[in-house]
Amino acid sequence: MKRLEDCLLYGILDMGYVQPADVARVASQMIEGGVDIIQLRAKKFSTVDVQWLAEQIHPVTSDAGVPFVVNDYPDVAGAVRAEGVHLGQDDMPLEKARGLAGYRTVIGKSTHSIAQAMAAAGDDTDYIGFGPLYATPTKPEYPPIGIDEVRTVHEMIKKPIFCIGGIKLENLQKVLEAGAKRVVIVSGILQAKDMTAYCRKVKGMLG
Ligand code: TZP
Ligand code: MG
Repeated sequence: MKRLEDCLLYGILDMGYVQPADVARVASQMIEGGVDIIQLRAKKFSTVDVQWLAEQIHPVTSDAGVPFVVNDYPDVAGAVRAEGVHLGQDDMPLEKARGLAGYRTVIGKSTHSIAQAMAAAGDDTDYIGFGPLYATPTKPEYPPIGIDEVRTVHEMIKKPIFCIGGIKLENLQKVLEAGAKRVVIVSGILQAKDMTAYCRKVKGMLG
């Protein structure tokens, strides 16, 4: 299984963009393109349905040695033995999530400012999401924080930081020049005509 420190490109199967029947196929196309870590993000789905989706995805990621992270549902992560859980600012405490998902599970946390990132880094988190850098329809209710603080947050925190929000092939160079090392790309990948080729291009620019 790929180690978190070696993960540079983070893909999300966001069910706002993917049909339930397609999750395994999309996961394997992402992996073929070099995505290092994959999250299932199924807002407004029932626990039973999230578990079904996770069961479709996990065999594909496992075969490829790609860590699989479940957003919001630590119990599902535990049930399918996913490698990770992702929590937002308003989700349950980390210890509770770890208790439900299992002690070996990687925990990531969304942060939307340097202060939140510092707080998350001080907790028992394994990685941090930092964004949205740019405005994005994938998470429309959050004001963008821009790229000016990207370098500072990397100087202050030594845990892996994945920059997120409105990142696409077109602005990736700028984001990297601002100090990002790892990125999450959601709609850019999921709306690409050729997801594998898109991921390969992004991957070629990282590391
Ligand atoms: N958290 C902060 S921005 C975001 C999440 C889940 C959405 C990123 O999606 P996209 O389509 O890559 O802008
Ligand atoms: Mg959440």
